[in-house]
Amino acid sequence: MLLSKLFIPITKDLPAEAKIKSHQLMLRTGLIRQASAGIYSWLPLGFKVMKKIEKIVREEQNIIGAQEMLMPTVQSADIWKESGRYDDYGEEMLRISDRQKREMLYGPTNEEQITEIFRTSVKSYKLLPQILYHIQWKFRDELRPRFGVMRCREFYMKDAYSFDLSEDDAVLSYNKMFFAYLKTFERLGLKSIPMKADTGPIGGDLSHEFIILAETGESKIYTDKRIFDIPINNYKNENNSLNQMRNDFSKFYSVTDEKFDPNDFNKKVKKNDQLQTKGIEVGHIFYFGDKYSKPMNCSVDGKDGKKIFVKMGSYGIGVSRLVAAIIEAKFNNDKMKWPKAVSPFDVVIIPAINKNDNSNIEKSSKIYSLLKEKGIDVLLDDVEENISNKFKKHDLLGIPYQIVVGSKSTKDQFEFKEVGKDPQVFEINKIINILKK
Ligand code: 5CA
Repeated sequence: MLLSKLFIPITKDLPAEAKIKSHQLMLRTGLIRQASAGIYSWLPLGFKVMKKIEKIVREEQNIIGAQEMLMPTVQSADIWKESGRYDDYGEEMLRISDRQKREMLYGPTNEEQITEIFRTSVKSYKLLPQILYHIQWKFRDELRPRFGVMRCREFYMKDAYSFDLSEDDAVLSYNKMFFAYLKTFERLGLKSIPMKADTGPIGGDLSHEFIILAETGESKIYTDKRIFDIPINNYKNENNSLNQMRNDFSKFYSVTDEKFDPNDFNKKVKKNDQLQTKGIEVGHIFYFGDKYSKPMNCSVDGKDGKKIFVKMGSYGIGVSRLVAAIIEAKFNNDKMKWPKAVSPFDVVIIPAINKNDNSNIEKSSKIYSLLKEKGIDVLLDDVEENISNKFKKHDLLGIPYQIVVGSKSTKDQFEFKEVGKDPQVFEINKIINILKK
C-alpha cells in the first residue's frame, strides 16, 4: 500500500475527552472516528488491526474445540424475562420495540440466547460437553462511556458458552478456556494475569478476570509478582496439565479490588513480592452452574433417564477493547510499536525524498514490489515530506520494522530497523528473511 493512497485521516485537534494515550493515538492516526457518544466507526487501519486480533482469538478458541457460530445483535425480551434478567439489567440495556410493539433489545451479552438455542436443540447427555462461541457486536448503555473504545457503548466481543453434565466436567471446560486465554494474550504480545473476580450481572460463583498491566487501567489489582514467572508454555490442552495449571496459578494471591482484603494480602504475600497497580480487563470468564438453565428449563436426559439441568459457563474477550489495550501496553516515550502479529503492516519503507533526485524513490519502489511479491504486507511512505517529519509520523504509527532508503543505502543494501533497536545495514535478501520469520 502507498501511504499517499491510504485512508488515514490524521486528526490534529484532539477532543478534550481524549484523556488517555490510546484514545488520543487512535484518533490521531485515523484508526477510529467517533459516531456519537461511546459509538465508533472503525477506519481501514483500525479495522485491519482489530481483524488480526479477532483471527488470533478465533484460532485459540478452535484449538480447544470451541465451535464458532453467529447469534444476532437484536434479541427478544421474552427470553430475558424467563431468566429474570430483563429487570435486573437496568438502564445499561438498550431496549427497543418493533412495529408490532414487541419488546426487543440490543444484546449486551448472550447467555439467554444461547440457552434458548441449546434447550431446543439438545435432549441427551450424549452430545455434551459443548462449547459454542461467536464474535459479535454488543451494546451496553454505559453511564460514563470513556477512554474511546476502551469503555464504549457499542463494542466487539468474543463470547463463548460451555455446556456440561456435571460440575466436575464444567470445571474442565473452564480450565480449557483459562488456558486458551493465556495463549491468546501471549500471541497478542501481552502478559495477562488471571485474577479472582466478582461475577456482577453475569452471576455465578467462580470467575477470573484477565488483566494486563497499564497505569491508565480502570481495575485496581493486588498480586504476588511471582505469578509472572509461571511458564505458561509448559501446559498442554489435556486434563491433568490443565488442572496443574489452575493449581499453579491459585498458589499466588491475585485479585481485583472487589475481592481485596489487606490482611489476607499481607499474610499471604511477602512485602517484596507484593504488587499493587492498575490494569485493563481484556477478558472475563464465569462459571455459574444452572443459573440460566434452571429458570429457562434447559435440561438433558442423563444416563439413567433423569433430567439434568446443564451446567454452564460464559467466557468473554473484549476484541475491540484489545486494540486500545495493546496501545496502552506498548506505547512508550512517544513511540508506538505494534506486536508483529497484529501490526497494520509488516514493514514500512521510508525513502528520503529529494526534489532534484528520484533515485531513493525509485529504489524504494523496487523493494516495495519485491516485498509484495514475497507476500510481505508493506507500506511505502511516498508522501513528499522531510525525513524528520516522516520519522515522527512513524513513531506514532508503530509499524514494527522500517527500511530507510537514504544516504546509507547502496544499490542493494538498506538501513533496516526494528523499532526500539539500533538500525543495521543489510542486503535486501537478509531483510526479507527477517520479515518472513
Ligand atoms: N457474558 C460474559 C462473558 S461472555 C460477559 O459479558 N462478560 S463481561 O461483561 O466481562 O465482558 C467481557 C469482556 O468484554 C470484558 O472483559 C471486556 O474486555 C469487554 N467489555 C465489556 N464491557 C465493555 C465496554 N463497555 N467497552 C469495551 N469493551 C467492553
